[in-house]
Formats: sequence, C-alpha cells, structure tokens
Amino acid sequence: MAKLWCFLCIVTFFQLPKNVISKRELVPTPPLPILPLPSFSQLKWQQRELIMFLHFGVNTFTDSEWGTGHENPAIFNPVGLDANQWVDTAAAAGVSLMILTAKHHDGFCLWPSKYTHHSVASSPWKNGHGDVVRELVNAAKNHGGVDVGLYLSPWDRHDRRYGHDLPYNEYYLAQLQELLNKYGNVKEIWFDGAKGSNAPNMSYYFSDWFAMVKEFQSSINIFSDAGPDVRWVGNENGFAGTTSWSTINRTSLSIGNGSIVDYLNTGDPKGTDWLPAECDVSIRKGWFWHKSESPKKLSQLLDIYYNSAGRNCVLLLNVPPNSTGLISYADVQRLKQFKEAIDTIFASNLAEKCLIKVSSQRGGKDGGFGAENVIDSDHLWTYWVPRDEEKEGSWIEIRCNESIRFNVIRIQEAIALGQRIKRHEINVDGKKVAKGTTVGYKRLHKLEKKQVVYGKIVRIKFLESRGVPLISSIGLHYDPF
Ligand code: FUL
Repeated sequence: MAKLWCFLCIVTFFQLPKNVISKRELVPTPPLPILPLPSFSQLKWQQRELIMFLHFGVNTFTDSEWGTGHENPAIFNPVGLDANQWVDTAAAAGVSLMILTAKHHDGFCLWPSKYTHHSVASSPWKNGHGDVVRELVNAAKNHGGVDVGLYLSPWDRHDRRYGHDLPYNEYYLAQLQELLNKYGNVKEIWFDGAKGSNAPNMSYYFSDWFAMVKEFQSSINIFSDAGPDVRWVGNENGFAGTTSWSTINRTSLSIGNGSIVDYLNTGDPKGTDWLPAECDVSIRKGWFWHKSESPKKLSQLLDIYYNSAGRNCVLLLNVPPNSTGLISYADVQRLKQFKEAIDTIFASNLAEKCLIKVSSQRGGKDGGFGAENVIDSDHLWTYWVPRDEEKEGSWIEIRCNESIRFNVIRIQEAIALGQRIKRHEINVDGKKVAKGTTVGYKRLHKLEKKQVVYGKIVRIKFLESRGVPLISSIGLHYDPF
C-alpha cells in the first residue's frame, strides 16, 4: 500500500508542472513589434511633448539674429540674469527640458571655454567670472524635474579655424568635450545645419562628433537635420506634416540639405530608422530677443501645438531671455495662458463616461488587450489589440448614453512596438467628421469652429496599417478657445 501511495505521489509530482505550463500558454502574449523601434531615450524624449529653446548671446544685445562674429564681448552684460526665473517659467509651462544656445553662429561662448577668448570670460558680466551654462544647469538641478540640453553651432563666424577642416573639427570637438564633461547630464545636443551662403567650405567630422557625444552622455539624444536620434521637421513654423512618420531612411538624409525638407516633414513608412521629428519655432518672430517684438497670440500657439505635438512630434518652443537676462513678462504671461489652455482642453476625457466597444480583441475577453486600455492613464504600455486577422478595418466605438459635445479627438498608438497606422477615419452617429493618415504617439484632430460635434456614438476606424494597430489611448475633448 505504502509503495502504491508513493507511486501515485511521483506521478502527481511529474504531472503538476505540465498543468501549470499549459495554463500559462493560455495567457495571450503581446504581438510582435514592427521594426524599427524607438530607443529608451527616444521614448523618453517623445513623452516630453514640449521642450523650451533659449536663444541668448551677443545678438540679444545687438538686436540681430545672425551675429557677424566681430562683436565685442564688452557688450554682453545681462546684469539681472536669473536662470531660476527661466527654469520656473519653463516648469510652470509643463516643460521638462530646456535647450540653451551655448554658442550660436557668432562664435561667442556662454561658458568660459579654455579654447577661445571669445566668451563670457572676456565680458563685463560678473567681471568675467560668469558662466551661463553653469547657471542654467544649477537652476535646473535646484528645481528638480527639469533637464538641460545644449546647442553648439557648427557654423562659427568668429573662429579663424573655421574653413580649415582639421583644426576646426578639433576645436569643435574640444568644446563638445568641455560641455559634455563638466556640466552633468545633458539630455539633448543640437547640431544646427544652418550656414550662410558665403561661408567658407567646411567638412564637419560628424562620425567623430556623434561617437564622442555618446561616449560622454549615454542617455542623450542627438538632434540634427539627419539625426541620429531626433530629426528636424523641415521648417521653422512648428508644423509637422499631416502625414508624420517617426520612421525614415537615414541614408537619404544629409545635414544642411535644403532639398529634403518635404521628406523630413512627413517621414517614410518604409524607413528603416526610428528618427522622430522635432518642431522648432519661436514664441516671437525672431529666435533672439528684440525689444520691438512681442509673443505670438494664444490662438497661434494652440495651432502650433495641434500641428506639432498633435502630429506625432515634439514641440521645441523658443522663449528668448532679454538683455536683462530674464524671460520677459509678456512671454511669461503668454506661456501661462498656453499651459492653462492645454490643461483646460485635456483635463477631462469625455469618452471616460461612455462604454467603449471594439471590433475584436487579441486573446478574447480578459486577455489583457481590451478596450479598457484606451482610457487608462498609461499611454504607452497598455493598449488595445484587435485579432491578428483584423489588420485592416478594425474599430473602436465610444457609445454614450446621452449626446456629448466635443471638437477634439485624440488617438495614441503604442509606439514602443512600432508606428503602424497608415489611414484612419472618425464617424459620429454614422457621419464622417474627420479622417487622416498617420497617428503615432499622439494624433489630435481639432475640428473646425463650426464643427463642434454633438453625438452619442463615435467610431474610430483603422483602415490601413502595418500589422494590427495598437491603440494606447483615445480621448474626446472640448476646446473652448
Ligand atoms: C537656424 C539658425 O540659423 C537660427 O538662428 C536658429 O538658431 C534656428 C533654431 O536654427 O538654423
């Protein structure tokens, strides 16, 4: 008897793991990604949505946009400079990264570079002991939650080495090392492709620059016309294309090449590189502060937001400190209004009050990929997935008990598994109200003024996609502005 008991015991012991495994096999797995994918740093960058650019330097004192390189450092004296005010302004506007022009085309350095005299060290500001980069870095650190990025202009109108490939590239690399070694974490570096038409010929050693940047800063994103981490959107109006892929072929890109702006603007569904676009635009007409200029209207800033962050891009909004060294009151006020407006529009999601139905769901009910994922607070890692067979024609329906009033539709893809949607449309109570191509991290459809919608049933149809669409969030909002 004892022997028999023991035999049963052994049989049960060997059967148990099998049962456990077969139960586990039933848990639906996420679908395969569709390459290319974002890197960890690119995902973090995308979630920022809004970055602040700070153009500041000798031009702030000469009322110009492109300095000649012959400016006397004696003119640089921002007696009231307070980087805490810059950071407070940015943080209040919801900004988590600030990019400062450490050196613009005029060659004047906002930090005391040991490789040139053309810097703050030769200015009367703080008797030549000032360092604007340090002030920003310290203020950001004190504030917490705000990161720093730097712009180092390749085109240098002051340094005599410019136009001589080897010495200038060595000079530029030496300055990069100073900036990336001495100031802690730098989250983005901006390599501007601009160069005057009469400037001397010059080859930049991009491969050396990029390799060195990554050596010093492992989590940095490198911006240039051609990446490698973030690309230019092809204009300076802050507008991405209505079709906006984060994917593109880097081999078709080059820095400072005016003929590729349309390609940069839309990206490429067949692109083999993940290289999302950043939309740079200034809150004023110029990049640098000019007494005669004032900030754009709130409605213009909202348009820019819809056409950048609302088209799968990050908005890089320039807010130039003035000659006192402060962000002007008018700009601070406008940014406050802008932030309040965004908060008002997106604070409530009217879809949350309604029932969400989907055409099908991977793994069936309770499979983990259902409709509930599109109204939770995670906009990346929880998402709705239709069945594999539903690559085209899948849909999400928002069914409300009573009519709701909205004029903004928000759709977000789970881009961590690749950008997929090629074409979609939105119907309200059976009538088409909007259509579009790409979605990406965030797509906002702002309906025209006269088109405020009252409706009960909103259906979002995914008509064409690379693989099944993965939707991480859906929103219906009302914009009163
Ligand atoms: C351009 C520059 O020439 C402007 O001065 C500004 O810095 C803008 C962001 O990029 O290419």
